[in-house]
Amino acid sequence: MRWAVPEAEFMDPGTLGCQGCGGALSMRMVLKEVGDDAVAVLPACCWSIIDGPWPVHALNIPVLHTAFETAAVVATGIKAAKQVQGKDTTVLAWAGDGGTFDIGLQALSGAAERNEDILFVCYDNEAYMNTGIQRSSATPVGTWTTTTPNERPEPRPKKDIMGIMAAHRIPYAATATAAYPDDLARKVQTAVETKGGMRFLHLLSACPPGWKMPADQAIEAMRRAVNSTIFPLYEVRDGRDTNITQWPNPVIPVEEYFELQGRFKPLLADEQMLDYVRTDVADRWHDLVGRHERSRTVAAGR
Ligand SMILES: Cc1ncc(C[n+]2csc(CCOP(=O)(O)OP(=O)(O)O)c2C)c(N)n1
Ligand SMILES: [Mg+2]
Repeated sequence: MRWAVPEAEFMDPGTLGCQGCGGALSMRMVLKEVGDDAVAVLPACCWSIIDGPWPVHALNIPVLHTAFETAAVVATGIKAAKQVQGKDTTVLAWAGDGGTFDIGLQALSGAAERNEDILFVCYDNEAYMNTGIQRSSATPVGTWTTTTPNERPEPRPKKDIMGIMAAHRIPYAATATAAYPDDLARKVQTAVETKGGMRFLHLLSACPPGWKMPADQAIEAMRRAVNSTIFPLYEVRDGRDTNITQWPNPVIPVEEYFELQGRFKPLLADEQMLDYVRTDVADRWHDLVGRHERSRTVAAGR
C-alpha cells in the first residue's frame, strides 16, 4: 500500500541547510505527519543552524535549542509540563547521530528505559557535520572523515543503534529515509499514534558536503543505501516484533552505494576491507530477515 504524503507544510523555505541536505528534507517530511501541535527540542547539531538565527526560524512549531547531550531529557521535561497543563502536544527530540549514538546516548537510554512519552528522531548523516565532518560512532567502517583521513579511514563498524533501542523494549522503533517518503510518512504516523511511551525513528540523511558527492545525488544515495541492504527499512514493536517494510528488488551490490560518494574512496581501494563489509552487510541482512520471518510466525501462532 502506498501512503499519501500530506500537502501541509510546517517548515518555511529558505532554511540555512546546504543544497541537498537530507536532514532538512527529513524534518520537512516528519512535520507533515506530526503537524503543528508539537514542540521540537534541538541539541547542538546542523539543525541548530538550519532553523535560522533568532529571531527568525524556519519551523512553524516552537523550538527549544539545548545542550548537545540533553535532547531526550529536555523533551521528557517538556512533555511532563504539557501533561500538567492537560495538553496532548507531541514532543519531538530531534538529534543528529552525535547527539544520539554518542554524547546523547545516556539521556536517550534513560528516557527509553523509563518509557517516556516522547518521539525521538535521529537524523543520521554519519558524522559530526556541523563542526566539520568528524567521525562519530555512526560513521561506517572504511569511511573518510577529517578525523579518519584516507591514510587511516574509520576502522570500526557503525554502532547498531536500532539494536540498542530495541533492547530497551520501547513500543516503537523504526528506520526510514526521505528517499522513501510514503514509508517514512507511515512510520511517523505510527510513531505519533503510539502514544504513552517512547518512540524512536532512525532516519538516514544524506549530507552532500560530508559524503563528498554532488547535491543532486542525495536521494539516489539514500535509495541505494536501502537497496544494497546497507540501511534496511524496518520497524520493531516492543523490542521484538520486527517487520521489514521495503524489500530491495533486486538487491544491488554495495559498491553501487559506495561509488556515489567520495568518502568511501579508501574503502573502495582496500579489497580486504571491502570484502569484510560485503560479508557483514549480507550477514546483518540475513539476520534481519530471520527476525522478520520469526515475528510473522509468532504473529500467525497467536
Ligand atoms: C558538549 C559539547 N561538545 C561539543 C560541541 C560541539 N558540537 C556542536 S554540534 C557538534 C556535532 C554534532 O554532530 P551530530 O549530532 O552528528 O549532528 P550534525 O552536525 O551532523 O547534524 C559538535 C561536536 C558542543 N556543542 N557541546
Ligand atoms: Mg551527524
